Amino acid sequence: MSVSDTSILLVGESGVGKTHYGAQLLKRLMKGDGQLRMNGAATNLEPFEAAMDSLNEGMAAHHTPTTTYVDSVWPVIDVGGRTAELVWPDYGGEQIKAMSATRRVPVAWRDRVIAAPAWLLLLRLQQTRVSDDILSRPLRELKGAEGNNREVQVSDQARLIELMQMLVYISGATSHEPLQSKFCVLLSCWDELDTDELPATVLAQRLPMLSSYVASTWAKPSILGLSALERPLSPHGRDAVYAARGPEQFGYVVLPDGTRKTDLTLPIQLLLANGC
Ligand SMILES: Nc1nc2c(ncn2[C@@H]2O[C@H](COP(=O)(O)OP(=O)(O)OP(=O)(O)O)[C@@H](O)[C@H]2O)c(=O)[nH]1
Ligand SMILES: [Mg+2]
Repeated sequence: MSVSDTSILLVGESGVGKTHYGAQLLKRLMKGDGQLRMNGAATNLEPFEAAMDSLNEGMAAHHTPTTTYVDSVWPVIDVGGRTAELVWPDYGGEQIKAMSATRRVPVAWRDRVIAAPAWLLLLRLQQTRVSDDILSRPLRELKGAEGNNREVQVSDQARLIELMQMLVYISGATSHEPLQSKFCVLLSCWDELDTDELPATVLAQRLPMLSSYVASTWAKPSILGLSALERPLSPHGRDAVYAARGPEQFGYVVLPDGTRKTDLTLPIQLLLANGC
């Protein structure tokens, strides 16, 4: 990893856990007992400081305002002594939804897409709707159902695929071969899923079309699970155990082979080093 190729394009709609992961990651980098640790002064920490304060109290942080976009720059070093400047953004997730809805990518986002060699897609499966189809809702149930003024919505899978297609197009990747670029899907809030399956299996079960799209578009995509908090927290009530033990005692990553690791820096280290 060198300084020029360490920006991460973090793509995640609202409520997927970008801010909480950022805050937990920052804490781990500062503590310095993982694969990556902080190696100098970080800048633009404000969005994560508020979230870290809430977590210290055993509470969840608040939603990031829609218009916010802050690039926080973290100089990091890995256990092998390789250094990098990690650019970790925090933004209101509605910006992502607006791009899909309007099919327009603001210039600032276009520049980020082009500049970032590594892409990290955060997905919270509990938050995605899977549309009814002939298997989940047989035709006989639809017989006689009101069909005239039904609102037609694009499914979550289709919307996410379209978004990724837009970003791939903007990045200038025109090859018909699978892309060699670094791409990682992080299935966030893994604790909510209550499963022992592998992350790739869970994605294929819940969002099969998106899973196929990822597998056919990137040569070496990685699919990991992430539970940045390890358990649900509320922005209103305190979790006394969480506050007493400290947020750094919580959170884990599920690697592609199903192994659980408490080192939350692992997905980033793998992504920056060789594609996770
Ligand atoms: N159970 C569980 N909940 C989590 C976890 N990580 C985040 N959450 C919750 O998910 C919600 C959304 O998390 P945020 O980090 O605010 O999401 P965001 O992607 O920054 O959302 P925007 O700021 O709206 O773009 C919060 O209520 C968190 O408490 C986790 O690992 N497990
Ligand atoms: Mg946020």
